[in-house]
Amino acid sequence: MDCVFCAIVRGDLPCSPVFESERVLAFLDIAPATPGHVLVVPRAHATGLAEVDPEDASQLMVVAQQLAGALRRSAVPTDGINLLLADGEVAGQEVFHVHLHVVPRTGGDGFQV
Ligand code: DGP
Repeated sequence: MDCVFCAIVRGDLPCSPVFESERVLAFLDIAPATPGHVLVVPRAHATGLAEVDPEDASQLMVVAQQLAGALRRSAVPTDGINLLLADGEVAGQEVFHVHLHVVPRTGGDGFQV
């Protein structure tokens, strides 16, 4: 299977990890929309929301919530946060291994949801 996030989960491709657990890995986005933009992915491959194990889906949100708190306590400028999940090509999904974007926001950062 030629999945870039599976390769990252296996350790075959490098990433900048920010959180790891048995089910979930979080790492910095290679093309950040804003500084500190993190992706949260399940270790187990699932193309999209319909395929992901419900416990993994739950853990994506639990980890995103923890990251949101960590970002607000960190030096990363964070006045607000967007959680984004593109499910399907028409929704903007480019990597077909389900993932949750955690995007720190500041006024005037130029990011368009
Ligand atoms: P989406 O459009 O929702 O499928 O977002 C895919 C994101 O994945 C996009 O923001 C860029 C990021 N990305 C793609 N390839 C890599 C990679 O090899 N490493 C990292 N860290 N991020 C990647």
